[in-house]
Amino acid sequence: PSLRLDVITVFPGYLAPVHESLVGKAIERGQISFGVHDLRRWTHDVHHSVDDSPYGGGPGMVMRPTIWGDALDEILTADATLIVPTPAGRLFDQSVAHELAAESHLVFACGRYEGIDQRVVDDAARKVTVRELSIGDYVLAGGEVATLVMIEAIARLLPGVLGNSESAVDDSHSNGLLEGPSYTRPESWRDLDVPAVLRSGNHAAISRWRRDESLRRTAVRRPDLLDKIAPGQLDRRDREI
Ligand code: 6GU
Repeated sequence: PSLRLDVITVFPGYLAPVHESLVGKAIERGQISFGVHDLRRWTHDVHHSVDDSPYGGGPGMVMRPTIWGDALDEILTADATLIVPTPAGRLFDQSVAHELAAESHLVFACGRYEGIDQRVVDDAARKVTVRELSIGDYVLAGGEVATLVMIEAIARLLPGVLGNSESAVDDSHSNGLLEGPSYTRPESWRDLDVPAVLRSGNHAAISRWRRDESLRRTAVRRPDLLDKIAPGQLDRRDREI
């Protein structure tokens, strides 16, 4: 099962990093097929203009619906999900990444300026699933970097993309908690020692220690995440931490 990704943007060069590292290897192996499309291909006028002033007034420019409509008519397939990155979207988190990793065709519509005419989303939603998604509570200049973030989070969940198929299981967030600290050789470095339990060979004790570190770190750094853990997901020793 392979995943088709298409990105539509006025800055196609922003997507060049997909050909590096893990996602680049998945593309080379044919586990992902990837296309980036310059929105200006669908412009009608000599100036290749993609934006116009907003109805109702206000600052900035809005991307014109006619151009986006023609682009999406060509790129969207019947089985596609359209993703519109926007700071006004629902939050893209690890559970959304898992949902999107189960799809066959994802199309990312990258807006710049003050966004895309809302009718583009409303029209596409008559044909396919549309998800307006934000990657966090801060504002980027456009959807391109958010698209890179989402593609990397999704790609590493595909079967066979990560070298070690176990490694996605205990990631931070996959169990609702932050992952604890990791160590490698040497055993002692600049007067700092690797925690003794990790060298004990006692696998039950190591599991318990990792669980405790994960809970402790989450309580300190992201108490909001602990509040979302169902009581049934915590054992008695978890609750003692
Ligand atoms: Cl998806 N787009 C933009 N422009 N800014 C964002 C974002 C997306 N997510 C957080 N900030």
